[in-house]
Amino acid sequence: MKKTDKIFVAGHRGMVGSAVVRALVREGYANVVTRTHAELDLLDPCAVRAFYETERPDVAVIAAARVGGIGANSAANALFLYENEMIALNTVWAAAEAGVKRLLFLGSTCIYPRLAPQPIPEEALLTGELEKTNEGYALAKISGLKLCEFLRRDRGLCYHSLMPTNLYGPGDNYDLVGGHVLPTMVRKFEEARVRGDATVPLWGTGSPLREFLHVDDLAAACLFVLNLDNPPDLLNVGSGEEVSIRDLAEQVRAATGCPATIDWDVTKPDGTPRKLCDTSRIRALGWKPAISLAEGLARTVSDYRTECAEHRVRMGHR
Ligand code: GFB
Repeated sequence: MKKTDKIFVAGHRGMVGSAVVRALVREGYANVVTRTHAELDLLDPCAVRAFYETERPDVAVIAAARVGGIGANSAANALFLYENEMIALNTVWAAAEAGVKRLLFLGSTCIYPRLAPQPIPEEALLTGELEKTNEGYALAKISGLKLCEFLRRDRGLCYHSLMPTNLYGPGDNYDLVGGHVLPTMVRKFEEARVRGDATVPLWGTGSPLREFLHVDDLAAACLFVLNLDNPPDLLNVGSGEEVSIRDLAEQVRAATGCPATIDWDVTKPDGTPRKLCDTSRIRALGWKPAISLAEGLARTVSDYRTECAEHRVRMGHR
């Protein structure tokens, strides 16, 4: 990727897209193109096609998606399938039709089977049943990454994908029902501390294992792979640090300084029991994460307090 390339970042207002734009600008890529949802509806194939034909970017980064935590996904698998499928097919297919030479598609490690071997290698794709709570989202992301793979094979276009583990960072969604576990915990413990609540309600048993990656590390990985001449079709991106939900809760409690005890609601789903991705492939190519969970958590609590003070905490999927 050249510094003068015109780079379209789809989803630049989201947590991932905004981190990618920050990283591009910091690294001196001056020609970044974005569109708000009001300016370009990515669910509309004609509008997406017209956009690419007018703008003709050299590179596209597809960071747009309807995303959410286990609550949002399990309550609306149809919506997560439909919107993410449309976004993936429209943004990738129309890019190819308009002659965009390079495209990076972003997915999620929930594309892998629920009971995949751990840590999950890229080869585990399509070897078993998906986790039911996010089956719609996973199917859409599988379509997107396969479309990139097929276009590369059929037309020689350098379209490739990154599958990040659970992400967190600035601009995250702090919705108590629809958000992911890490930001939701930060908000729950912080609000309990401020209100002086005796308990904090959390979901499930606390036993599932998860891996968390700071979004600035993902953004660095995006730039890293976009600068490879011949990247693999699919690469996992993760921190390699695995933590139980129970341990995460203790770490968030400590980071917020909240004395409340935890009340586990076991009627809420645990989701997949374990989701640690194998990052040996991207590490062998030369990328590694820079932000530990402890450091990222401290930053997140501080960012959340600033966002609250400035009345700009995001609570919703976009
Ligand atoms: O982050 P999370 O919503 O998503 O939940 P997944 C992770 C774990 O945290 C689950 C537990 O075991 C939850 O039961 N948990 C405990 C909580 N307390 C809470 C809480 O207050 N809120 C939430 N949200 N969880 C998502 C997928 O799966 O991961 C998406 O649904 C996406 O498709 C994303 O891929 C990365 O890790 O289970």
